Amino acid sequence: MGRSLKLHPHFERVPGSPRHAFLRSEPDQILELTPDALVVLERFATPARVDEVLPGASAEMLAFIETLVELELLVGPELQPPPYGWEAPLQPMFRLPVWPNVLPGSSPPIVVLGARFDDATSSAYPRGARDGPTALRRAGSSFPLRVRVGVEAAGLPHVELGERMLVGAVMADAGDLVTDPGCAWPVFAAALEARMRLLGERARCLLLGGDHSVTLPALRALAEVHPGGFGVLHFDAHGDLGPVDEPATVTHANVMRHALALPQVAKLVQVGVRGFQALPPERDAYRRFTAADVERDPESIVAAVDPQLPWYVSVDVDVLDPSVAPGTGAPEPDGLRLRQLREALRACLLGRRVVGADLVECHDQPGDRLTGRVGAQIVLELADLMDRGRP
Ligand SMILES: [Mn+2]
Repeated sequence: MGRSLKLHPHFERVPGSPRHAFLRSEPDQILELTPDALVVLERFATPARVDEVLPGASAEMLAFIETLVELELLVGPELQPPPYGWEAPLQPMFRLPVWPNVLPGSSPPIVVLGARFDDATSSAYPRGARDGPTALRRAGSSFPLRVRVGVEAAGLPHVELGERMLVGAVMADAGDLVTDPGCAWPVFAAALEARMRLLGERARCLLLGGDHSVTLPALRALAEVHPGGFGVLHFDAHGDLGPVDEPATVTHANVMRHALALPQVAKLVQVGVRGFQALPPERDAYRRFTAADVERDPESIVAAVDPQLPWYVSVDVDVLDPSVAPGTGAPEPDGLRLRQLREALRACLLGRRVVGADLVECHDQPGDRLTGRVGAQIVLELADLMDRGRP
């Protein structure tokens, strides 16, 4: 036992529990530990030899240490953590219960999940989208949607709708995938897709970006759950249909070209596009509507959202006018007002099955207390539409 060991770099105690812990790379596998095990593990917070930490340890204790090594809770000091980890939400969205503490219901619960990643942002644009989930949760925690663990939502009265949103919804917050700056996209995407596949067997995910590249792993995970295909309704100032270089990199500016290449994406409908954009591809499965179309011809947009298909909704906050949501990487003038976005979402999605959604490119910037609040309202709207469009 002369070798050096350390506590697994992804080890984390479950907040508020004296016996439970998890590895941040596998947040759905909760470990139950004895108080003795926790005492031993925490002595290895920095790499140390067993005979230094526990001089004169009994044979029983040495066997116990071996068990902790077999469980990979104690590892060699050479083990480097992957450039990402999962974090439980400190301030859950809308004060929701933390996943998996939800009431078993007749339809899959809605699970909020954050992706703190912005390394697929083109070099011409500033970073910052990785702070999106934190800004959205900070703003959303002040919304009076109170859901206790194991209790369905009592709903939130909405003055413009004249009714309560999310009545009876079963929702939870599953925390964030947190990446180190410079984390390679394929490494990040594999981690997000794997978790979303697991969650997708039991829940419908509402993803908080992150830059817009986070949508692709979400669609890949959804393709497993809906092999028969689904539509993508995409609100954005930009088409995100930029060229795909060799090797095929994924960026926030070409994510929808990658999405169109997925065989399960039966249709892509883009809404709110404006400014100077690449011409759209000539394909039956593709429709583009500009920001002006939202005012001029809303019926055509609704008609493009085929009620026979299940729909995934991706909202880039820059579809809104920058005066409404300045905290975004590529602001584009002449955008939608929040009310127009809300009305378009409702017109397009009421009566449709909504199987997943995301809000991306949405973060506060210094002195800005508006964008997070606007974004949290969009998240609430998406959750309500997912709830009304239960499968
Ligand atoms: Mn976008």
